[in-house]
Amino acid sequence: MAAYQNIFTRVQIRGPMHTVPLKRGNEDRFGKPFFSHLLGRFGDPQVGPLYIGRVGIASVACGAIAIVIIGLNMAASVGFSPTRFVHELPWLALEPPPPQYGLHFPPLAQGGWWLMAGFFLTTSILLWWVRMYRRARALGLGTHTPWAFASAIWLYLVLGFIRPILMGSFAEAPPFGVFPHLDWTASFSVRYGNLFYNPFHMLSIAFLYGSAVLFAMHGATVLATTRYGAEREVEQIVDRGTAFERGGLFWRWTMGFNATAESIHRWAWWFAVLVTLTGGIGILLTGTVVDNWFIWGVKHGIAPDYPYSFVPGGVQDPSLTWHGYTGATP
Ligand code: 07D
Repeated sequence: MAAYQNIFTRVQIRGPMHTVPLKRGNEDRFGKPFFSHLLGRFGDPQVGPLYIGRVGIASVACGAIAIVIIGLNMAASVGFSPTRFVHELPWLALEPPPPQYGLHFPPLAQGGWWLMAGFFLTTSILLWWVRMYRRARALGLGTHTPWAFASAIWLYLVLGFIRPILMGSFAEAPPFGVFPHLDWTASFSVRYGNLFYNPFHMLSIAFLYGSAVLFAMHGATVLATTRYGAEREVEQIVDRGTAFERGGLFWRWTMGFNATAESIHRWAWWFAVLVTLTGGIGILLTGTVVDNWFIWGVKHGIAPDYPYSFVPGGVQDPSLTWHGYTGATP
């Protein structure tokens, strides 16, 4: 049984090649399937065939257009030098329009390309969602996966589209680019008074970290019980003496409570979905309902009220005069 003491999969699945679509509506598939030993070390060794479909083609095409627009703009910013492009890629950006254009279409070089890339990227993501939904239906599955993806799309749309529209300016949206979008998050946080005091950012972090812990607990429990057949989760949900009963007992004996083989997946689904659901709410409120999260935190007793440290008549800290906030007693 030592073979089942594993972290990565030890079993190369080599059943007959799976070539027949499981259900009608999945016939539109592309590529001759083959086995890969290397991939079989991480999962199923069969590669392909891939379901294509018109929605999939449209999604990949729109995604490719977005990447080409972003890539060419970044290349233009380094004079189309291939070496500079490769060296400086993490720092290159395609920036949204400056604030004076509001929600109007700006000249291409001043954010117009950003709007076009955003349009194609968004279309691509939405079409990919449709593809996921339709494949789930065609295989007779529940639609849990597309709805979880929808939660991530919600945050994406809030950041790049819904909130900028509410704020009346696409300049509020993040740029495309690796470090530039990270710089954007930092300046966004500072601009709106420290995102740490945004309770929805707090919730989002709690669900993010919670997802990691739940994933580790569940993954470890299933691996630790594979010797009793834990990978056959579904049959084991109600049976006695199974891997899953032992896994459940492990947690009940360790911490007094255990999820079930079914409920642990609901825990995981909700935790993951709530990361971006609460995150999107937090971003939507920033600048629209709440101007400064630190001052909001002071008002609601979660941030410290610093003592007034300036000499009367001297220079006033502008953050203390924000929208009527008078600061602590001088
Ligand atoms: C963005 C969902 C959309 C993505 C989709 C996929 C493509 C692929 C392919 C082009 C990630 C689209 C697909 C684009 C295209 C090609 C090749 C999911 C997304 C649909 N924070 N913070 C969060 C922490 C701070 C800030 C969430 C921690 C600072 C801002 C999360 C810390 C500042 C925003 C989180 C920390 C700051 C966030 C993200 C610690 C300044 C957000 C959740 C310990 C740096 C976002 C409410 C997620 C949000 C967000 C964690 C600190 C700024 C929980 C742990 C104080 C502006 N932060 N953060 O899954 O929702 O994102 O905030 O310091 O907008 Mg934060």
